[in-house]
Amino acid sequence: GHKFWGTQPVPQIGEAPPEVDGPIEPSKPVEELRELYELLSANYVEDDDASFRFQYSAEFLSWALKPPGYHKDWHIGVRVSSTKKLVAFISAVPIRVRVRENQFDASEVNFLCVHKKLRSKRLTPVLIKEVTRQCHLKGVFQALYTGGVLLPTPVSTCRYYHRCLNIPKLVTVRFTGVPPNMTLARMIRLHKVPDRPRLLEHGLREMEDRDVPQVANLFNRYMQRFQMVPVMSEEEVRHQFLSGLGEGPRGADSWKHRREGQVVWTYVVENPKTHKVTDFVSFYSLPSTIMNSDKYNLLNAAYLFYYGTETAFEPGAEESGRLKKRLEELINDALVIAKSADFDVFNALTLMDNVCILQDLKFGQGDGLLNFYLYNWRTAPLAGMTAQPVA
Ligand code: YNC
Ligand code: MG
Repeated sequence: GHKFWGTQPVPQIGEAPPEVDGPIEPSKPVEELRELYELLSANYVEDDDASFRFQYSAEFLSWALKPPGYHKDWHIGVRVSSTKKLVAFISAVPIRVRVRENQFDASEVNFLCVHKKLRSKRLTPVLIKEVTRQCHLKGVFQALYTGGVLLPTPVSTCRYYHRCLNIPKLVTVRFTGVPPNMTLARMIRLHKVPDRPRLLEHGLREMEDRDVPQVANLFNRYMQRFQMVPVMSEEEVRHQFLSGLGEGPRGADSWKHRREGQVVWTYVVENPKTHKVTDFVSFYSLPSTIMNSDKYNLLNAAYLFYYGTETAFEPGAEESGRLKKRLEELINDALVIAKSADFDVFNALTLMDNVCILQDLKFGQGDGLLNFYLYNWRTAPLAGMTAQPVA
């Protein structure tokens, strides 16, 4: 054998030819992202009883922090002067938002983090004032941010819901429990999902670059249903919905394809006759560190992201229940895809049209809340950010 080459990312002699072309190991994050990744991995958001802590991947951070038009000046870190160790961070990215009938450019502030050893020293106001100053320098005077903590004053508050996909693991790590009137076997059966997405027959496939114009159009029209939404250009839609890791294989099982380091997953339904994209659904990967289990270190969680369907624009679709049915089909297929990609749980918030599908798709209510905030913008509270409940 080859003592050295056997350890390198090169095809090994005698290895079967690949099904898809692409890298053998994921690209390494640049040094600054590695440091941020390490700060957040040890010090970022935990659940109420400190059992799980978000573990953003370097690929996720790169996706979230470098959208089209991002500013390096809006990625702000604090280092210890002697050691240069990164101990605090805050970021903003440009976003165009519509709140009710007003559209404006704003910044979306995220990844505020202070090292555990430096808490309660009023470093947070320093970070917030600096990111505000940097936004002002770019002519941006409004901001959007979310948080589990209650601050003055939410425009909306959403609850997390969880669809369990891997019951044995979720029970083992005490993410969920077996209710007294239930057995583990019955719970597993209850949470089974189909082997294949139902909408494959109707043209469901992974989104590709050529779908960007149609998805952008459908996204912006569908978002008109809601009171506070991002407004996205085609370039932004490409960034938000395509993994940037290239197209997968073609053929019957291509929906199962998963790329190393993939963050966002988007599927479209293309009408086989008209070639029109009629629906899309997306989710992203955000694992959490499991802090109190010897058996598992990582909870593989998928989060429902954006979706849209032309069904919403058909007369009577809402009243007749056709819209609810279509959203259930779409999101159920997202569950099937997530399950086949080995996600343990699929999370969703009580926003957009989610509320109407949560119960039938067997999501359970979580204890986490997410508050939505606007900086320097007054508006009456937004009704859970949902549209009118769909029949
Ligand atoms: C928080 N999450 O109330 P008062 S979410 C905002 N967002 O101020 P110190 C927060 N403010 O009440 P610590 C906050 N948490 O006295 C606390 N505060 O007026 C406020 N956790 O500061 C707090 N990440 O430094 C108080 O607090 C003041 O050492 C106290 O640090 C807090 O990214 C924190 O949950 C959260 O790393 C950094 O606990 C720390 O306790 C930590 O003494 C784990 O601070 C990770 C975590 C938060 C995730 C997020 C959104 C942040 C939004 C910030 C606001 C942006 C405003 C818009 C600016 C741009 C404007 C333009 C244009
Ligand atoms: Mg502090």
